Amino acid sequence: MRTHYAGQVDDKLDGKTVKLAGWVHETRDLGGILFILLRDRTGISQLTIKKKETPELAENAKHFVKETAIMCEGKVTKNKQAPKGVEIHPTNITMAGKVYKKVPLDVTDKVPAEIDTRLDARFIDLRRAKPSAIMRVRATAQSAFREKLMELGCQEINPPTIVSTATEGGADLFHVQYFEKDAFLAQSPQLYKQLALVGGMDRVFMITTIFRAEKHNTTTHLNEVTQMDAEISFTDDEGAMDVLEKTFLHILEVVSKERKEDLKLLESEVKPLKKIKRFTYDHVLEKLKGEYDVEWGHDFPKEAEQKMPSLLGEEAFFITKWPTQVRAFYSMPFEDEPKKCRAFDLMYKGLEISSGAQRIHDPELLVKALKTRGLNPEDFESYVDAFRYGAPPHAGWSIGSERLTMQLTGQKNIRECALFPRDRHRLLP
Ligand code: AMO
Repeated sequence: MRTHYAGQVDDKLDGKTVKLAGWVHETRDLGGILFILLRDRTGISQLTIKKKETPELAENAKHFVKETAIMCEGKVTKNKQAPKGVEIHPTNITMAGKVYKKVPLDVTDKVPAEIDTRLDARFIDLRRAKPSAIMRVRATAQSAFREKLMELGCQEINPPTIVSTATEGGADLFHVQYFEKDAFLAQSPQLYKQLALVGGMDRVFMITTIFRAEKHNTTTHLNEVTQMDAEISFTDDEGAMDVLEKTFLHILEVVSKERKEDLKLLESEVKPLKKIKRFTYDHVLEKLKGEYDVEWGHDFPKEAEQKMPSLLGEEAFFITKWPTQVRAFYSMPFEDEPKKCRAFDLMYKGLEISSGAQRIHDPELLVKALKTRGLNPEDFESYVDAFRYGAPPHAGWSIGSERLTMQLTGQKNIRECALFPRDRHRLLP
């Protein structure tokens, strides 16, 4: 139904006939001339209707209220006064989708709306310039992730999201009735990506939806999350961090290059980096002293995370060698110092965007790790059993797509970075 997008219409097309399709962004009636700004996902084109020359068209165009979906055919004409130096003189405009009700928010941003109002009408909110820019950054980050991991020889898998047991050890699971059985929505693809390696796939990656039934209501947590995971055989925590580093640096490079305009609109800066430093948990704790004291063996609160970039002098860095007690049961402890484990977090602009670890692949050690955390090994029997048939040593990690997008686009609220966010109170739209 179109030959061009609005963003493609420039003075090089002068004299050519084009077909555009999109929404009425604004209309302006100057008496003898009627302007319609047609918007699509690439930008805005000005349709100029001279009432004397095309009276029928002008009469018809009166019905095109803001946000009507329209299709237009017309001639591209140079005009210095028009935005981008060109306008379109339409020969035909048709209504493709009528506006039946009051549009719940102003897509042009002249009248700002609260986040709840915007999210209640998210499909209209997505027509706005900023949310659509955020979604493009997110898509570019995800495709850069996929691109790098394929280049690194990883195979894409699709793990199940209806599962029979917990994978992260917490109680934060959504229960579902699975015919006669009790089941849960997956908290992570953890078990299945590990099983893929036990199955000989060697190195895998996935972009998959996960669910956390945590009742918190914060600006960095959602109850439905998109995780971007990798899992690699015959490697340790350092090897997994090497892969994460390459992947993350590639994401920064691609996003900074391909999403320049979007980042400018969002007033966010993404600097391509050359290297990601690795600091131990103990080192970070030491650096935080006096600024934000954290007791050894505890996770870093949000406020402490926010102070890290300036205290450590790095925008992005790993935190390694965590206290075993604070990490998931499957994290491999150091042989010579079992109080610490081969787990790591990737921090970016003061927020944890990824976490991972070398996994325990010895079933007896796994049972021990479950017991020390007060978890019942019987509840994890099928998980533990998978490692009794020649399991390879392995390590992996997961990036939260929404958190990554949040930091890339400089958003203060994670809800801005999900297409249709799910939080404690939001199940619609
Ligand atoms: P973890 O629970 O740390 O580890 O999650 C990994 C990454 O996923 C994102 N994330 C979230 N984002 C928003 N809201 C949430 N409620 C939420 N929970 C997690 C974060 C986080 O860094 N299986 C392990 C990973 C691994 O070891 O491979 C796991 O899920 O960006």
